[in-house]
Amino acid sequence: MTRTEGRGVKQRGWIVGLIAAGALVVVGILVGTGLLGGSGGAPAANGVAKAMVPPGELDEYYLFASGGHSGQVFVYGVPSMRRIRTIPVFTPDPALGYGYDEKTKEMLGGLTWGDVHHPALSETNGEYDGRWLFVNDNANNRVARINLKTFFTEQILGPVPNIMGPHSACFVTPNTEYLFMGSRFATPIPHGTYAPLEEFSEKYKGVLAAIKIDPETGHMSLAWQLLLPPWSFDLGDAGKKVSDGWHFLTTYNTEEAYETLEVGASARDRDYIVMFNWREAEKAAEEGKYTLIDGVKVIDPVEVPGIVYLMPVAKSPHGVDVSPDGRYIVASGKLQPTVTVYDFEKIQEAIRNGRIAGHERGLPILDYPEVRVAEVEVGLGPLHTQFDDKGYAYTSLFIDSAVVKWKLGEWTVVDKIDVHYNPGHLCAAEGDTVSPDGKWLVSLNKMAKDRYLSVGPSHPESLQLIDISGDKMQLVYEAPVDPEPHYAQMVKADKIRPEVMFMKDPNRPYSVWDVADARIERNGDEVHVYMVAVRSRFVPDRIEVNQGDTVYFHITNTDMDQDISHGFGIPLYDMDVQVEPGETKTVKIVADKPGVFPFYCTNFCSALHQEMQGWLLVKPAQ
Ligand code: K7E
Ligand code: CUA
Repeated sequence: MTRTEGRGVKQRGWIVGLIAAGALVVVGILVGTGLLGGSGGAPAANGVAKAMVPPGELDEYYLFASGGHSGQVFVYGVPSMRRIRTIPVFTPDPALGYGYDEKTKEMLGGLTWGDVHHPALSETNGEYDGRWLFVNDNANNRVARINLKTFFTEQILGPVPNIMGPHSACFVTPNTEYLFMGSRFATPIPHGTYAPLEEFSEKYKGVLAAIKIDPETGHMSLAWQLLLPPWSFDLGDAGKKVSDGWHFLTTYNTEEAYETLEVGASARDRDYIVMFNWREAEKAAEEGKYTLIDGVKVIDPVEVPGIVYLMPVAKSPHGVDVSPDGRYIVASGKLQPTVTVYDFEKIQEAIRNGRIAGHERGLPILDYPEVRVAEVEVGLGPLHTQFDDKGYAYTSLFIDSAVVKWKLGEWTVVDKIDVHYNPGHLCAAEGDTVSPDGKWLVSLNKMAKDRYLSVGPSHPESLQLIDISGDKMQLVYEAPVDPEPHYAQMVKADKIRPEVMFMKDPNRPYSVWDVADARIERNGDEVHVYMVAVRSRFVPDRIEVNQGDTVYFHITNTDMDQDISHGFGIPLYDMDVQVEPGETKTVKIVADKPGVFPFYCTNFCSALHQEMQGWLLVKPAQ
């Protein structure tokens, strides 16, 4: 306690001192001239300078961090670690009006939260292509797609039948053919089936879903599923290059415990990496080798051999990560101080030569010594691994509160750095691609404790930026983050090409582009308001309806000007949206409360923003 407190105070002292002395520019100059050592006496100062992005300048990378049970995605700039945006995905957000207009309300499907764990950027030939970001909802069996042209959520798929708690998602294949989602919780299937826990081993099922992604539009659809044992599927990673066509999952609870899992799911010495050939599964689906369960083609790999293999792994593994060349599969055994590395060439050889050590639940187990190349002693609590461009791997150590750097092929640890505290995932620049940049690594830490000004009993989590370009890792900067990032994706900023406004489209349904066309139409007790929002008024601004009417507001923002967003909020009707330049949004209320309701622009848009208002007059029913 005092030790870390002392460290915090000391560091603050440093920074205050630097600012007083004429600030970071000085540090930059000193570093530039070599007067201030690289890793010698002033590591903190040197690090801060590296993260410095002067006002008005832009970051080199985007970092997309999952927002965990906030149901959101947090966007940061790297290296400054400035938080740029929160993207609402599974959770309503009045600031953007997400979940209030008809389209996004329907997308949320009545649910108000999700649990985002693993964002995945779309890829072309194993490189991030900057088109879409996919995220999972570990709670409600859903996946979502964010369009990176708009940074808005565009599709939510699910709840997906038969799947329960898809923690093992989203992981995309190298050409974004599929993303896979695997159940963390085995349950009887289809959803709604009852079976007592005592029948866990017979009646409960593990399921993996293959979500097909349309290469043009990014549209996601459920293609097929694999029926698996009632184990907990945890993480995953798609094969690439030599291992393209295969997908790897970690699983725990091969014990099939259903009570006191803390003990019951840790009884055996080994669990498995479950690997499957998705092209073979695709073929089986095409050839009709499936059973329809809740309308889904479910393939039983025991009956269709050649799709699924098991590889023994140190017990209760968590992360599994494929090296950039696709050759090595790295699994972290969170209860053993090692990572286990498999060689894909040896795996192929073992399959070809039928080196099967046995079967579990009818699935073939590859002979462990045949497929494993190394068990690297990394330290306590290894969870997740990332890679650089020089053949090094970086593994987070949850219990040690550290990141360890080790060499692929030599299997030796070369460096270790403390992080604060208890890291989960790591995220390297272009980390999941076939060519990581080897520049920055972000450690997503579960505990921040004393690192920031206290905000009471609920602490923030912490993102720590580490420079991995040299031989020695160097902690450079840190930023607090709301609960709770699990994984993240870091992509070169120039790969993302956002649009600054929506395109004007005169044919868009419900849109009005000229105030002369703005109008109110009544059809029985349904009222449609075709409204223009333009600096600094709503047209029409006087809307008279009868109590009990259903009122649709179709609002088009005709200000085709960057950053001129209008809001539309109605007091006491729980309604607010933001309409971006060139956008049309539809909101609906049932005017069940009589009275006078001034609606107004909720987003500061102009000098006369405060005057941008109108009247909703609801005449009482007699
Ligand atoms: Cu390790 Cu959900 Cu990927 Cu959290 S998970 S850390
Ligand atoms: Cu429009 Cu404020």
